[in-house]
Amino acid sequence: MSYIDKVMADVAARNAGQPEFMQAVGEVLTTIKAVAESDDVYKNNAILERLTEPDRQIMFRVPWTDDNGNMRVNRGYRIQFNNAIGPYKGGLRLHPSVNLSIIKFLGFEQIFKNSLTGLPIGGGKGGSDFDPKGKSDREIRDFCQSFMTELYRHIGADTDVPAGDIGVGAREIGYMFGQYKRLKNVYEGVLTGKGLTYGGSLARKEATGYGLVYIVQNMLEKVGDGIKGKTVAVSGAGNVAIYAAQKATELGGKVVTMSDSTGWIYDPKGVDLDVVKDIKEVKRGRISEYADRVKSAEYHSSETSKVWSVKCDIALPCATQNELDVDDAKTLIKNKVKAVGEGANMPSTTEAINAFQAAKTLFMPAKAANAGGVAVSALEMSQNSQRLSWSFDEVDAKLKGIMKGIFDKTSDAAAQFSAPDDYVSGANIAGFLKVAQAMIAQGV
Ligand code: NDP
Ligand code: 2IT
Repeated sequence: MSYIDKVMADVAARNAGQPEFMQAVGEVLTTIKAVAESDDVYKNNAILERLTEPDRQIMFRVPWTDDNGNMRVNRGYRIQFNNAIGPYKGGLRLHPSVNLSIIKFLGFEQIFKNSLTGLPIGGGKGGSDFDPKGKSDREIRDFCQSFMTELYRHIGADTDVPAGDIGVGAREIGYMFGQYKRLKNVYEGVLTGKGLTYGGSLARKEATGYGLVYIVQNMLEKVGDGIKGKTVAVSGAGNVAIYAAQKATELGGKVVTMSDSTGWIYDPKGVDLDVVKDIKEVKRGRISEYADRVKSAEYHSSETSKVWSVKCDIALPCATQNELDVDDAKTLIKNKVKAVGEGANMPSTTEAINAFQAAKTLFMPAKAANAGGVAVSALEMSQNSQRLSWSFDEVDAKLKGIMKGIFDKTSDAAAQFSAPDDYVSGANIAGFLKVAQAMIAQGV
Protein backbone atom coordinates (compact mmCIF):
# COMPACT_ATOMS: atom_id res chain seq x y z
CA MET A 1 0.00 0.00 0.00
CA SER A 2 1.37 3.45 -0.89
CA TYR A 3 2.13 5.98 1.86
CA ILE A 4 -0.86 8.13 0.83
CA ASP A 5 -3.27 5.17 0.71
CA LYS A 6 -2.17 4.03 4.15
CA VAL A 7 -2.66 7.48 5.68
CA MET A 8 -6.08 7.80 3.99
CA ALA A 9 -7.15 4.43 5.42
CA ASP A 10 -5.93 5.35 8.91
CA VAL A 11 -7.63 8.75 8.83
CA ALA A 12 -10.90 7.15 7.63
CA ALA A 13 -10.77 4.56 10.42
CA ARG A 14 -10.15 7.18 13.10
CA ASN A 15 -12.75 9.70 11.88
CA ALA A 16 -15.89 7.72 11.17
CA GLY A 17 -18.96 9.81 10.40
CA GLN A 18 -16.99 12.87 9.27
CA PRO A 19 -17.71 13.09 5.52
CA GLU A 20 -16.71 16.72 4.97
CA PHE A 21 -13.41 16.22 6.78
CA MET A 22 -12.69 13.07 4.73
CA GLN A 23 -13.57 14.92 1.51
CA ALA A 24 -11.09 17.70 2.30
CA VAL A 25 -8.33 15.27 3.34
CA GLY A 26 -8.98 13.10 0.27
CA GLU A 27 -8.61 16.05 -2.09
CA VAL A 28 -5.35 17.24 -0.54
CA LEU A 29 -3.70 13.82 -0.22
CA THR A 30 -4.64 12.76 -3.76
CA THR A 31 -3.29 15.92 -5.33
CA ILE A 32 0.01 16.12 -3.38
CA LYS A 33 0.87 12.46 -4.13
CA ALA A 34 3.56 13.34 -6.70
CA VAL A 35 5.40 15.39 -4.09
CA ALA A 36 4.64 13.53 -0.85
CA GLU A 37 5.74 10.16 -2.23
CA SER A 38 8.73 11.52 -4.15
CA ASP A 39 10.96 11.79 -1.08
CA ASP A 40 10.99 9.51 1.97
CA VAL A 41 11.55 12.51 4.21
CA TYR A 42 7.76 13.00 4.49
CA LYS A 43 7.07 9.38 5.40
CA ASN A 44 10.05 9.15 7.75
CA ASN A 45 8.82 12.22 9.60
CA ALA A 46 5.16 11.06 9.58
CA ILE A 47 4.23 14.42 8.04
CA LEU A 48 0.87 13.33 6.61
CA GLU A 49 -0.15 11.54 9.81
CA ARG A 50 0.69 14.69 11.77
CA LEU A 51 -1.00 17.04 9.29
CA THR A 52 -4.29 15.15 9.42
CA GLU A 53 -4.51 15.04 13.23
CA PRO A 54 -5.37 18.39 14.86
CA ASP A 55 -3.03 19.69 17.56
CA ARG A 56 -6.05 20.23 19.80
CA GLN A 57 -9.86 19.85 19.54
CA ILE A 58 -11.87 21.90 21.99
CA MET A 59 -15.62 21.33 22.44
CA PHE A 60 -17.70 23.06 25.05
CA ARG A 61 -21.20 23.87 26.29
CA VAL A 62 -22.58 27.33 25.50
CA PRO A 63 -25.58 28.21 27.70
CA TRP A 64 -27.49 31.42 26.90
CA THR A 65 -30.95 32.85 27.57
CA ASP A 66 -33.53 33.72 24.93
CA ASP A 67 -35.86 36.73 25.07
CA ASN A 68 -38.50 34.70 26.91
CA GLY A 69 -36.07 33.98 29.72
CA ASN A 70 -35.56 30.33 28.76
CA MET A 71 -32.10 28.83 29.10
CA ARG A 72 -30.82 27.36 25.82
CA VAL A 73 -27.72 25.30 25.14
CA ASN A 74 -25.50 25.02 22.06
CA ARG A 75 -22.18 23.36 21.42
CA GLY A 76 -19.03 25.42 20.82
CA TYR A 77 -15.93 24.27 18.93
CA ARG A 78 -12.39 25.43 18.34
CA ILE A 79 -10.07 23.17 16.37
CA GLN A 80 -6.43 24.25 16.66
CA PHE A 81 -5.15 22.28 13.71
CA ASN A 82 -1.57 23.25 13.01
CA ASN A 83 0.71 26.06 14.20
CA ALA A 84 3.91 25.18 12.33
CA ILE A 85 4.16 28.55 10.60
CA GLY A 86 2.33 30.88 12.99
CA PRO A 87 -0.44 31.22 15.59
CA TYR A 88 -3.65 29.33 14.75
CA LYS A 89 -5.79 31.53 12.53
CA GLY A 90 -9.24 31.00 11.07
CA GLY A 91 -12.86 32.00 11.39
CA LEU A 92 -15.80 31.14 13.63
CA ARG A 93 -18.98 29.83 11.99
CA LEU A 94 -22.44 30.13 13.55
CA HIS A 95 -24.89 27.93 11.65
CA PRO A 96 -27.25 25.11 12.72
CA SER A 97 -25.40 22.66 10.42
CA VAL A 98 -22.10 23.08 12.31
CA ASN A 99 -20.61 19.84 13.63
CA LEU A 100 -17.15 18.39 14.27
CA SER A 101 -16.72 17.20 10.68
CA ILE A 102 -17.43 20.64 9.23
CA ILE A 103 -15.18 22.52 11.65
CA LYS A 104 -12.37 19.98 11.07
CA PHE A 105 -12.62 20.24 7.28
CA LEU A 106 -12.50 24.02 7.54
CA GLY A 107 -9.54 23.93 9.96
CA PHE A 108 -7.65 21.47 7.77
CA GLU A 109 -8.15 23.61 4.63
CA GLN A 110 -7.07 26.69 6.54
CA ILE A 111 -3.56 25.22 7.10
CA PHE A 112 -2.81 25.20 3.36
CA LYS A 113 -4.69 28.42 2.56
CA ASN A 114 -2.83 30.34 5.25
CA SER A 115 0.48 28.91 4.07
CA LEU A 116 -0.25 30.12 0.52
CA THR A 117 -0.69 33.72 1.71
CA GLY A 118 3.03 33.81 2.57
CA LEU A 119 2.14 35.31 5.97
CA PRO A 120 2.97 33.75 9.38
CA ILE A 121 -0.36 32.14 10.27
CA GLY A 122 -1.24 28.56 11.23
CA GLY A 123 -4.59 26.82 10.69
CA GLY A 124 -7.62 26.71 12.98
CA LYS A 125 -11.41 27.04 12.87
CA GLY A 126 -14.30 27.18 15.30
CA GLY A 127 -17.95 27.95 15.74
CA SER A 128 -21.21 26.62 17.04
CA ASP A 129 -24.48 25.04 15.93
CA PHE A 130 -26.23 28.19 17.23
CA ASP A 131 -28.60 29.62 14.59
CA PRO A 132 -28.32 33.42 14.49
CA LYS A 133 -31.29 33.77 12.10
CA GLY A 134 -34.23 35.60 13.64
CA LYS A 135 -32.43 36.23 16.95
CA SER A 136 -32.60 39.64 18.62
CA ASP A 137 -29.47 41.71 19.22
CA ARG A 138 -29.72 40.88 22.91
CA GLU A 139 -29.84 37.14 22.23
CA ILE A 140 -26.84 37.41 19.90
CA ARG A 141 -24.90 39.37 22.53
CA ASP A 142 -25.76 36.88 25.25
CA PHE A 143 -24.67 33.95 23.08
CA CYS A 144 -21.41 35.64 22.01
CA GLN A 145 -20.51 36.54 25.59
CA SER A 146 -21.19 33.01 26.78
CA PHE A 147 -19.21 31.53 23.87
CA MET A 148 -16.21 33.74 24.70
CA THR A 149 -16.49 32.97 28.42
CA GLU A 150 -15.13 29.52 27.57
CA LEU A 151 -13.10 30.31 24.43
CA TYR A 152 -10.99 33.09 26.01
CA ARG A 153 -8.76 30.66 27.91
CA HIS A 154 -7.68 28.93 24.69
CA ILE A 155 -6.87 31.96 22.47
CA GLY A 156 -4.62 35.05 22.43
CA ALA A 157 -2.87 37.40 19.99
CA ASP A 158 0.17 35.07 19.81
CA THR A 159 -1.72 31.79 20.31
CA ASP A 160 -4.91 31.63 18.27
CA VAL A 161 -6.70 34.51 16.54
CA PRO A 162 -10.30 33.77 15.43
CA ALA A 163 -12.31 35.89 12.95
CA GLY A 164 -15.65 35.78 11.11
CA ASP A 165 -17.19 33.16 8.83
CA ILE A 166 -20.82 32.24 8.07
CA GLY A 167 -23.07 33.99 10.60
CA VAL A 168 -20.22 35.94 12.19
CA GLY A 169 -19.61 39.54 11.10
CA ALA A 170 -18.62 42.79 12.79
CA ARG A 171 -21.52 42.66 15.29
CA GLU A 172 -20.58 39.24 16.67
CA ILE A 173 -16.83 39.97 16.64
CA GLY A 174 -17.54 43.16 18.62
CA TYR A 175 -19.46 41.34 21.36
CA MET A 176 -16.80 38.62 21.57
CA PHE A 177 -13.95 41.14 21.68
CA GLY A 178 -15.69 43.08 24.47
CA GLN A 179 -16.10 39.92 26.55
CA TYR A 180 -12.48 38.80 25.98
CA LYS A 181 -11.24 42.18 27.21
CA ARG A 182 -13.36 41.97 30.37
CA LEU A 183 -12.14 38.48 31.16
CA LYS A 184 -8.44 38.96 30.44
CA ASN A 185 -8.00 42.68 31.05
CA VAL A 186 -5.73 42.81 28.01
CA TYR A 187 -6.31 44.98 24.96
CA GLU A 188 -4.81 42.94 22.14
CA GLY A 189 -5.53 41.85 18.59
CA VAL A 190 -7.07 38.54 19.64
CA LEU A 191 -9.79 38.64 16.96
CA THR A 192 -9.76 40.06 13.44
CA GLY A 193 -12.62 41.60 11.49
CA LYS A 194 -13.03 44.09 14.35
CA GLY A 195 -14.90 47.38 13.94
CA LEU A 196 -12.86 50.29 12.60
CA THR A 197 -13.14 52.25 15.88
CA TYR A 198 -11.38 49.56 17.92
CA GLY A 199 -8.56 48.04 15.92
CA GLY A 200 -10.20 46.69 12.77
CA SER A 201 -8.43 47.00 9.43
CA LEU A 202 -9.76 49.00 6.54
CA ALA A 203 -10.58 46.68 3.61
CA ARG A 204 -10.99 43.54 5.80
CA LYS A 205 -14.74 43.54 5.12
CA GLU A 206 -14.11 43.68 1.36
CA ALA A 207 -11.01 41.46 1.34
CA THR A 208 -12.33 37.97 0.62
CA GLY A 209 -14.58 39.04 -2.25
CA TYR A 210 -12.07 41.49 -3.73
CA GLY A 211 -9.27 38.93 -3.44
CA LEU A 212 -11.39 36.33 -5.20
CA VAL A 213 -11.96 38.63 -8.17
CA TYR A 214 -8.29 39.70 -8.26
CA ILE A 215 -7.11 36.09 -8.56
CA VAL A 216 -9.79 35.20 -11.14
CA GLN A 217 -8.54 38.20 -13.10
CA ASN A 218 -4.94 36.87 -12.81
CA MET A 219 -6.11 33.47 -14.08
CA LEU A 220 -7.96 35.02 -17.04
CA GLU A 221 -5.07 37.36 -17.89
CA LYS A 222 -2.77 34.38 -18.21
CA VAL A 223 -4.86 33.25 -21.19
CA GLY A 224 -5.12 36.77 -22.60
CA ASP A 225 -8.61 37.45 -21.22
CA GLY A 226 -10.19 39.48 -18.41
CA ILE A 227 -13.36 40.25 -16.45
CA LYS A 228 -14.51 43.19 -18.57
CA GLY A 229 -17.68 42.42 -20.51
CA LYS A 230 -18.23 39.04 -18.82
CA THR A 231 -21.51 37.80 -17.35
CA VAL A 232 -20.94 36.64 -13.78
CA ALA A 233 -23.08 34.27 -11.69
CA VAL A 234 -22.56 34.67 -7.94
CA SER A 235 -24.16 32.48 -5.26
CA GLY A 236 -24.67 33.64 -1.68
CA ALA A 237 -25.55 37.15 -0.53
CA GLY A 238 -23.28 37.42 2.48
CA ASN A 239 -19.91 39.02 3.11
CA VAL A 240 -17.96 37.16 0.43
CA ALA A 241 -20.67 37.29 -2.25
CA ILE A 242 -21.45 41.01 -1.88
CA TYR A 243 -17.84 42.20 -2.18
CA ALA A 244 -17.00 39.73 -4.95
CA ALA A 245 -19.99 41.11 -6.86
CA GLN A 246 -18.86 44.68 -6.13
CA LYS A 247 -15.31 44.14 -7.45
CA ALA A 248 -16.48 42.13 -10.48
CA THR A 249 -18.86 45.00 -11.35
CA GLU A 250 -16.11 47.61 -10.85
CA LEU A 251 -13.87 45.68 -13.26
CA GLY A 252 -16.54 45.75 -15.97
CA GLY A 253 -18.31 42.42 -15.37
CA LYS A 254 -22.10 42.10 -15.13
CA VAL A 255 -23.28 40.17 -12.07
CA VAL A 256 -26.69 38.68 -12.80
CA THR A 257 -27.41 36.38 -9.84
CA MET A 258 -27.21 36.22 -6.03
CA SER A 259 -28.79 33.79 -3.57
CA ASP A 260 -29.44 32.81 0.02
CA SER A 261 -30.53 29.51 1.53
CA THR A 262 -34.18 29.99 0.50
CA GLY A 263 -33.82 31.18 -3.08
CA TRP A 264 -32.03 33.18 -5.73
CA ILE A 265 -32.50 36.21 -7.94
CA TYR A 266 -31.74 36.74 -11.60
CA ASP A 267 -31.38 40.34 -12.71
CA PRO A 268 -30.43 40.55 -16.40
CA LYS A 269 -29.68 44.28 -16.01
CA GLY A 270 -26.96 43.56 -13.45
CA VAL A 271 -27.56 43.23 -9.70
CA ASP A 272 -28.03 46.54 -7.84
CA LEU A 273 -25.68 46.06 -4.89
CA ASP A 274 -27.04 49.01 -2.90
CA VAL A 275 -30.35 47.15 -2.70
CA VAL A 276 -28.63 43.85 -1.74
CA LYS A 277 -26.58 45.60 0.96
CA ASP A 278 -29.69 47.27 2.39
CA ILE A 279 -31.52 43.92 2.52
CA LYS A 280 -28.62 41.85 3.89
CA GLU A 281 -26.33 44.22 5.84
CA VAL A 282 -28.91 46.62 7.25
CA LYS A 283 -32.26 44.81 7.49
CA ARG A 284 -30.89 41.23 7.75
CA GLY A 285 -33.70 40.18 5.40
CA ARG A 286 -34.20 37.60 2.62
CA ILE A 287 -32.92 37.88 -0.98
CA SER A 288 -36.52 37.42 -2.22
CA GLU A 289 -37.11 41.07 -1.18
CA TYR A 290 -34.80 42.13 -4.03
CA ALA A 291 -37.36 41.02 -6.60
CA ASP A 292 -40.05 43.01 -4.76
CA ARG A 293 -37.91 46.14 -5.02
CA VAL A 294 -36.23 45.79 -8.45
CA LYS A 295 -38.58 45.40 -11.39
CA SER A 296 -36.06 43.77 -13.77
CA ALA A 297 -35.42 40.85 -11.39
CA GLU A 298 -36.92 37.36 -11.10
CA TYR A 299 -36.98 35.31 -7.90
CA HIS A 300 -36.69 31.50 -7.84
CA SER A 301 -36.97 29.15 -4.90
CA SER A 302 -33.88 27.07 -4.09
CA GLU A 303 -36.14 24.03 -3.96
CA THR A 304 -36.57 24.01 -7.73
CA SER A 305 -33.32 25.43 -9.17
CA LYS A 306 -29.98 27.10 -8.48
CA VAL A 307 -28.07 30.09 -9.83
CA TRP A 308 -25.91 27.70 -11.90
CA SER A 309 -28.77 27.21 -14.36
CA VAL A 310 -28.16 30.76 -15.65
CA LYS A 311 -25.84 31.14 -18.65
CA CYS A 312 -22.63 32.86 -17.54
CA ASP A 313 -18.93 33.29 -18.41
CA ILE A 314 -17.69 33.32 -14.82
CA ALA A 315 -19.14 31.38 -11.86
CA LEU A 316 -18.32 32.44 -8.30
CA PRO A 317 -19.78 30.09 -5.65
CA CYS A 318 -19.72 32.17 -2.44
CA ALA A 319 -22.26 30.49 -0.10
CA THR A 320 -21.25 27.17 1.46
CA GLN A 321 -19.66 23.71 1.06
CA ASN A 322 -20.88 21.33 -1.65
CA GLU A 323 -23.32 23.89 -3.10
CA LEU A 324 -22.17 23.13 -6.67
CA ASP A 325 -22.54 19.48 -7.67
CA VAL A 326 -21.65 17.56 -10.81
CA ASP A 327 -25.00 18.32 -12.49
CA ASP A 328 -24.46 22.03 -11.88
CA ALA A 329 -20.94 21.70 -13.29
CA LYS A 330 -22.30 19.98 -16.41
CA THR A 331 -24.89 22.74 -16.89
CA LEU A 332 -22.22 25.44 -16.54
CA ILE A 333 -19.92 23.61 -18.97
CA LYS A 334 -22.76 23.19 -21.47
CA ASN A 335 -23.38 26.95 -21.16
CA LYS A 336 -19.68 27.54 -21.96
CA VAL A 337 -18.52 28.88 -18.60
CA LYS A 338 -14.92 30.12 -18.95
CA ALA A 339 -13.77 30.41 -15.35
CA VAL A 340 -14.84 29.25 -11.89
CA GLY A 341 -13.48 30.84 -8.69
CA GLU A 342 -14.38 29.37 -5.30
CA GLY A 343 -15.27 32.14 -2.83
CA ALA A 344 -16.78 29.73 -0.31
CA ASN A 345 -14.80 26.90 1.30
CA MET A 346 -15.10 23.61 -0.65
CA PRO A 347 -18.24 24.76 -2.55
CA SER A 348 -17.69 22.30 -5.41
CA THR A 349 -18.06 18.57 -4.88
CA THR A 350 -15.14 16.35 -5.92
CA GLU A 351 -17.11 15.16 -8.97
CA ALA A 352 -17.85 18.76 -9.98
CA ILE A 353 -14.13 19.67 -9.81
CA ASN A 354 -13.29 16.62 -11.91
CA ALA A 355 -15.88 17.67 -14.51
CA PHE A 356 -14.48 21.22 -14.73
CA GLN A 357 -10.93 19.93 -15.09
CA ALA A 358 -11.93 17.38 -17.75
CA ALA A 359 -13.67 20.18 -19.69
CA LYS A 360 -10.56 22.43 -19.34
CA THR A 361 -12.61 25.10 -17.55
CA LEU A 362 -10.30 27.49 -15.71
CA PHE A 363 -10.83 26.55 -12.06
CA MET A 364 -9.34 28.33 -9.05
CA PRO A 365 -9.87 26.34 -5.82
CA ALA A 366 -10.95 27.87 -2.52
CA LYS A 367 -7.61 27.62 -0.72
CA ALA A 368 -6.11 30.04 -3.24
CA ALA A 369 -9.23 31.89 -4.35
CA ASN A 370 -10.65 32.99 -0.99
CA ALA A 371 -7.35 33.50 0.86
CA GLY A 372 -7.68 37.29 0.61
CA GLY A 373 -9.86 37.40 3.73
CA VAL A 374 -7.43 35.66 6.03
CA ALA A 375 -4.53 37.52 4.41
CA VAL A 376 -6.03 40.89 5.37
CA SER A 377 -6.80 39.42 8.80
CA ALA A 378 -3.04 38.81 9.12
CA LEU A 379 -2.49 42.42 8.04
CA GLU A 380 -4.94 43.46 10.79
CA MET A 381 -2.76 41.51 13.26
CA SER A 382 0.33 43.37 11.99
CA GLN A 383 -1.37 46.76 12.36
CA ASN A 384 -2.54 45.87 15.90
CA SER A 385 1.00 44.82 16.89
CA GLN A 386 2.43 48.04 15.47
CA ARG A 387 -0.41 50.07 17.03
CA LEU A 388 -0.89 51.73 13.64
CA SER A 389 -3.56 51.63 10.98
CA TRP A 390 -3.01 51.73 7.27
CA SER A 391 -5.20 53.43 4.65
CA PHE A 392 -7.76 51.54 2.56
CA ASP A 393 -5.63 51.95 -0.55
CA GLU A 394 -2.52 50.66 1.23
CA VAL A 395 -4.28 47.51 2.43
CA ASP A 396 -6.02 46.98 -0.91
CA ALA A 397 -2.68 47.28 -2.76
CA LYS A 398 -1.11 44.73 -0.40
CA LEU A 399 -4.10 42.42 -0.94
CA LYS A 400 -3.69 42.65 -4.71
CA GLY A 401 0.02 41.82 -4.37
CA ILE A 402 -0.70 38.88 -2.06
CA MET A 403 -3.30 37.43 -4.48
CA LYS A 404 -0.82 37.75 -7.36
CA GLY A 405 1.78 35.99 -5.19
CA ILE A 406 -0.71 33.17 -4.47
CA PHE A 407 -1.54 32.90 -8.16
CA ASP A 408 2.15 32.68 -9.13
CA LYS A 409 2.95 30.07 -6.46
CA THR A 410 -0.10 28.02 -7.40
CA SER A 411 0.58 28.25 -11.10
CA ASP A 412 4.32 27.45 -10.72
CA ALA A 413 3.64 24.40 -8.53
CA ALA A 414 0.97 23.21 -10.98
CA ALA A 415 3.42 23.48 -13.90
CA GLN A 416 6.25 21.80 -11.97
CA PHE A 417 4.36 18.90 -10.40
CA SER A 418 1.13 18.38 -12.38
CA ALA A 419 -0.24 20.24 -15.41
CA PRO A 420 0.11 24.03 -16.00
CA ASP A 421 -3.58 24.76 -15.44
CA ASP A 422 -4.19 22.25 -12.62
CA TYR A 423 -4.56 24.91 -9.94
CA VAL A 424 -6.11 22.41 -7.50
CA SER A 425 -2.87 20.42 -7.30
CA GLY A 426 -0.82 23.61 -7.53
CA ALA A 427 -2.47 25.25 -4.51
CA ASN A 428 -2.34 22.09 -2.39
CA ILE A 429 1.30 21.37 -3.21
CA ALA A 430 2.54 24.95 -2.74
CA GLY A 431 0.64 25.20 0.57
CA PHE A 432 1.89 21.80 1.72
CA LEU A 433 5.60 22.28 0.99
CA LYS A 434 6.05 25.27 3.29
CA VAL A 435 4.17 23.73 6.22
CA ALA A 436 5.95 20.36 5.82
CA GLN A 437 9.37 22.01 5.82
CA ALA A 438 8.51 23.96 8.98
CA MET A 439 7.23 20.79 10.72
CA ILE A 440 10.35 18.83 9.82
CA ALA A 441 12.58 21.66 11.04
CA GLN A 442 10.70 21.91 14.35
CA GLY A 443 10.42 18.16 14.96
CA VAL A 444 6.82 18.38 16.18
P1 NDP B 1 -22.28 35.05 5.45
O1 NDP B 1 -22.90 34.52 6.67
O2 NDP B 1 -21.99 36.51 5.36
O3 NDP B 1 -23.13 34.66 4.16
C1 NDP B 1 -23.38 33.33 3.87
C2 NDP B 1 -24.27 33.25 2.64
O4 NDP B 1 -24.35 31.89 2.21
C3 NDP B 1 -25.67 33.68 2.92
O5 NDP B 1 -26.24 34.20 1.74
C4 NDP B 1 -26.35 32.37 3.33
O6 NDP B 1 -27.75 32.35 3.16
C5 NDP B 1 -25.69 31.39 2.39
N1 NDP B 1 -25.64 30.07 3.05
C6 NDP B 1 -25.02 29.75 4.19
N2 NDP B 1 -25.20 28.47 4.53
C7 NDP B 1 -25.97 27.96 3.56
C8 NDP B 1 -26.50 26.68 3.32
N3 NDP B 1 -26.27 25.65 4.16
N4 NDP B 1 -27.23 26.51 2.18
C9 NDP B 1 -27.45 27.55 1.34
N5 NDP B 1 -26.97 28.79 1.51
C10 NDP B 1 -26.25 28.99 2.60
O7 NDP B 1 -20.93 34.22 5.26
P2 NDP B 1 -19.64 34.56 4.40
O8 NDP B 1 -20.00 35.32 3.19
O9 NDP B 1 -18.63 35.09 5.32
O10 NDP B 1 -19.16 33.08 4.00
C11 NDP B 1 -19.55 32.44 2.79
C12 NDP B 1 -18.55 31.36 2.46
O11 NDP B 1 -17.24 31.94 2.29
C13 NDP B 1 -18.36 30.27 3.51
O12 NDP B 1 -18.06 29.06 2.86
C14 NDP B 1 -17.13 30.74 4.28
O13 NDP B 1 -16.49 29.66 4.93
C15 NDP B 1 -16.31 31.30 3.15
N6 NDP B 1 -15.26 32.26 3.50
C16 NDP B 1 -15.54 33.37 4.23
C17 NDP B 1 -14.53 34.29 4.50
C18 NDP B 1 -14.79 35.57 5.20
O14 NDP B 1 -13.86 36.37 5.31
N7 NDP B 1 -16.00 35.85 5.67
C19 NDP B 1 -13.15 34.05 4.07
C20 NDP B 1 -12.97 32.88 3.25
C21 NDP B 1 -14.00 32.02 3.01
P3 NDP B 1 -28.72 32.43 4.44
O15 NDP B 1 -28.57 33.84 4.94
O16 NDP B 1 -30.07 32.10 3.95
O17 NDP B 1 -28.20 31.43 5.43
O1 2IT C 1 -12.32 30.76 5.71
C1 2IT C 1 -11.65 31.76 6.00
O2 2IT C 1 -10.53 31.95 5.53
C2 2IT C 1 -12.24 32.76 6.90
N1 2IT C 1 -13.38 32.60 7.32
C3 2IT C 1 -11.45 33.96 7.32
C4 2IT C 1 -10.51 33.62 8.44
C5 2IT C 1 -9.78 34.79 9.05
O3 2IT C 1 -9.08 34.51 10.03
O4 2IT C 1 -9.91 35.93 8.61
